[in-house]
Formats: sequence, C-alpha cells, structure tokens
Amino acid sequence: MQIDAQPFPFELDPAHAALVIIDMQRDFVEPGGFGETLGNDVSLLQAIVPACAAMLSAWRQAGGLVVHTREAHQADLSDCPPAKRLRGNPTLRIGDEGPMGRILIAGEPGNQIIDALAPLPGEIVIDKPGKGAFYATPLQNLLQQAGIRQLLFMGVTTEVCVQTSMREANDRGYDCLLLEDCTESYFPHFKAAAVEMMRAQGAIVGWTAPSAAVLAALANK
Ligand code: TIU
Repeated sequence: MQIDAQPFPFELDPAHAALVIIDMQRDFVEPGGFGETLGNDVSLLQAIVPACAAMLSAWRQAGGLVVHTREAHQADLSDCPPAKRLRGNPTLRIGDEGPMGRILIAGEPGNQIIDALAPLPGEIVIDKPGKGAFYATPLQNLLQQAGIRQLLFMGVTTEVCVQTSMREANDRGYDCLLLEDCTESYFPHFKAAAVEMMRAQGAIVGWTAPSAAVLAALANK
C-alpha cells in the first residue's frame, strides 16, 4: 500500500504496522494540567482531536494494532528524576495537586487519555516516565512480539514527546511515518521545524504525510 508521503512514498504494510498515539492526555490538552502549568496555551492542541479520531477509527476498522502512550509518573515519584521535577518555574510541579488531580501522576483524572481517543479494551497503553515511548517501558518487546516493523505516529507535542519517540523508534529499526495534521505543538514554528527536520536528508528520522493520504490508501485497500 503506497502512501503519498514526503520525502518520497511510504510503503505501508498494515499487518506489520502500528498506530502510536503519543500522550493525548488531559494533562496536555486541557486547562489545569501539566502543559498549562508550564505556561502554554493548550487550546492549540485541541484542534487536532477530530483528525486524530478519524485516523484512529479508520485504523481500527482496518484491524491495525493501536498503541496509546501517557506521560505518567508513579505516585511516589520514584520514576521522576529530581532534575525533571525541579526544572524551571511552573505554577505546579509534577506530583503537586491541581484541578485535575496530581500533575502527571498515573491514575489521576488529568493523566487520562481524552475521551475522544480513549483506548479500547485490548489496545496497548504504555505509561512512560520520559519523553520517549521506549525509555523504561515494555514497548519494544510488545512491538517485537506482534511482528511490527512500521510505526505511524500522531499526538503531542510534535517536537518533544513525538519527536523523541520517533527518533527512539528509528534507532531501533522501525520505519516511521508522522501524520502531519494529527500532531501539534504549543509553538507552531516548532511543529513546522520538527516535521521538516525529521523528513530531511532522505527521511533521516522518517516520513511525513497528511492523514488523508493514509485514509485514502486504507479506503482503496
Ligand atoms: N512540554 C511539552 O511540549 N511536552 C511534554 O512535556 N510532553 C509531551 O510532549 N508529551
């Protein structure tokens, strides 16, 4: 299945591909969470939800493997390096009590994936303590067990957790495709730069494409 992608077409093999949805959590997308405590306008991120939902629905219908990630720390903060918690001057730090429960803590209301993209029973959900989806998680083993060789990425934020995860995946030998309209940053120029740099130099990190290109290919299957 050929996807009209940049810098050149991506040969998608859905049986050996997974859709990886990075951190579409209330903590990043809704007011009162981690993203806002860092000083960001979270409304920018809400704009991609319909495109993400359409892609997720089509991928499920095609029978593809779905992986959801959450940036999440244990309640005792044993997996949160002090350097991460103490960095900068946020209004609330990781672990502090906020309007959606403790900031970036597993199990708290703010740490849940937004309703529009909620995982279905049986889909993989990875809690990750870092920005990358592979660091200190079982993701590599789970993908290998499922025979996955290609990853389609969407989620937030483009230049932080999405880019870090895509680079980790690229170094592990996966062909990665970033869905351009299904990812967003609090800084539009960072998104643009991240998209451009990942596909530069002959797809040095991976490919990028609008989700419509994947939806069209799946529809013509
Ligand atoms: N701050 C920011 O842009 N992102 C994060 O801290 N985490 C993710 O990108 N998920």
